[in-house]
Amino acid sequence: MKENNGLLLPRRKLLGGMAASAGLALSGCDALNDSADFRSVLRSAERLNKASQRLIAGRGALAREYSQSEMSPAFPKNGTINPGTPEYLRHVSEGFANWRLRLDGMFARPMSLSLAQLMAMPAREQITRHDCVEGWSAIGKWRGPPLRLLLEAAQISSRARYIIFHCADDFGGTPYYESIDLIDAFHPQTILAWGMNGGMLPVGHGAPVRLRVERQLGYKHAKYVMLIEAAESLSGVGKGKGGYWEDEYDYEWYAGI
Ligand SMILES: Nc1nc2c(c(=O)[nH]1)N[C@H]1C(S)=C(S)[C@@H](COP(=O)(O)O)O[C@H]1N2
Ligand SMILES: [Mo]
Repeated sequence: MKENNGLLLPRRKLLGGMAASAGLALSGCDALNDSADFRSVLRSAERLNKASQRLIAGRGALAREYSQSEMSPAFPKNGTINPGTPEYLRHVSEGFANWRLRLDGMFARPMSLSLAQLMAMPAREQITRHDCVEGWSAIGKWRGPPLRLLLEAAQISSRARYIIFHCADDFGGTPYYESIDLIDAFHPQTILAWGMNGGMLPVGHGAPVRLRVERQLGYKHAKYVMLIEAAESLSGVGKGKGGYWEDEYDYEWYAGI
């Protein structure tokens, strides 16, 4: 497997089911090889195959990356700029030494990681443009492990279809949450950033870790991530639309750019 190619795993996942059913159709049915029915099954499998490859090639394309000199002199802070709960404030005062990121749900090995452990993982650094629906954009530099590495370390179930990010901030009784599918979760530019613009991620931008999901709009980039959940469906979370803005304000769940 080529390194740094986030396309391989989701593709295998998507096509795995199809290959399995093609295998079933084949077993002990050699005579079928000649039948028109079987040929049409093969043809439609091929069509599906092409369609899913096209979809993934599009969704898997990299977001544009910028040079150091193109970075915005000031990067706005938006939404919550400090969760302000006693627990969060305690973590800030301890330099996040006792903070843990949990991975739970459809994982064979649910995990709990310290900030030091996250920082010891192989990291990707990327200078990208953040687009907020409120009408501003800014170019910043982000650093952190690809989400894919965490999902693989925790052995995500083959039945999982969504990754849900639960955040430390409360929006009037509703904790901020967001979700993405596995195509974005395994995308090479999808990282859990603990670094920003060459330093540690500041509180205003989501310390200690925030999601960067570079092919989507700003509200998908969950800050103050506490828990990463793998699930088969989004129906059990919040009001079921996959995110705070989706539930409360009818924003699109897939906010591709
Ligand atoms: N937990 C949490 N994540 C969040 C938000 C928030 O209010 N809380 N706001 C979102 C929105 S709308 C945007 S544009 C970006 C802003 O990130 P920034 O503060 O680093 O600019 O974070 C997103 N992630
Ligand atoms: Mo935003």
